[in-house]
Amino acid sequence: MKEKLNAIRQAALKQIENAKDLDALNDIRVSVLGKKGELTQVLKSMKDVAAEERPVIGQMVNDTRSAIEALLEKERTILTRKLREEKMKKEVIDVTLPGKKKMTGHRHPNQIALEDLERVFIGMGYEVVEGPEVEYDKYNFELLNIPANHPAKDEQDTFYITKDILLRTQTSPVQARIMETGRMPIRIISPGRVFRSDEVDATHSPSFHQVEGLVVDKGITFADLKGTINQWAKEFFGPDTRTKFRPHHFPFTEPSAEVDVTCFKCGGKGCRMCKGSGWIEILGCGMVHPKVLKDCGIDPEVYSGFAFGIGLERVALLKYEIDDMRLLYENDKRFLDQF
Ligand code: 2NL
Repeated sequence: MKEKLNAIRQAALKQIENAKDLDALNDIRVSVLGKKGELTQVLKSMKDVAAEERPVIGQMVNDTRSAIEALLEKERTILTRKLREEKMKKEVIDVTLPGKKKMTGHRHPNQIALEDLERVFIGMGYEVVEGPEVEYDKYNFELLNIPANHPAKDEQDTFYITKDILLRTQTSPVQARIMETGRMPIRIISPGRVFRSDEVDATHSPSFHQVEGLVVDKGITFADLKGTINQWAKEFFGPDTRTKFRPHHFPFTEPSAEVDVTCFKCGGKGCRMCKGSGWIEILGCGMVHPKVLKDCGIDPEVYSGFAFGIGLERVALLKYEIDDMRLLYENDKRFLDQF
């Protein structure tokens, strides 16, 4: 019995010293001191030991248990500390390493141009109004004096959802809806996406953006239109910018004009930007056609107004001297990062 206890003691102490981790220590504890452990088995066989020997053997069992428990505890402390040191070594932070740079996005050049443009008109007391991209033929064409079979409908061919519902070709329908409410005076700009059945090239896209403006009040004249456009051009392209109004035709305005601005690159002398002419075509405008006012429920004998339409991409391309509209839609980060 004594030899057996000694053997258990020696084997257990050796195993404990060689244990690699806490799990191994626990396994040893269970196999020696556990319910079915070796030492427990010895205690159970005490009944076979002679009565006079029992106190001695009992004492030995207790000593063995204490020795094993003490070493287990010591080894556990050592292993725990080692584990923590390894973990700390792994988690060490090198404060001298360069930081990770956060990439901050920014507005798309189209959006920058739009906000620049809006700022000027908001400064003149205009309100920004948006509306649906899917429209009724009535608002996109009919109320704007473009009846069925009008040639302008061919020029502004678009995508039809049904015979009467289409993707808007201009943002005028937003303005027609405002006129229809009858609230006067009107001083709005309506930016937004518009659609045309166009092939993609450097200056065309089936989907682009427009900013239209509309003013309706008593006594509005062409002089107000001219003053407004002149002021916008100066604020947007620079204080030395001059304008030139050329007669034009739109079904929804009468009279109508196309407006050129002096080339902001060469100041009017002629350069590559303005193709040598000194002028850059920038927008279309005119006095709202009396029929358009009337069809939208406004008495053209009492009220008059002007309207204009600016192609946002065109303005953005000019402002940033970009020579291909497709660059604005490809969202190539190398391109966008330049603005
Ligand atoms: C262009 C220039 C233009 C308008 C848009 C307009 C809107 C209403 C009434 C009258 Cl509600 N006119 N908008 C006027 C003139 C020109 O856009 O090049 N369009 C094809």
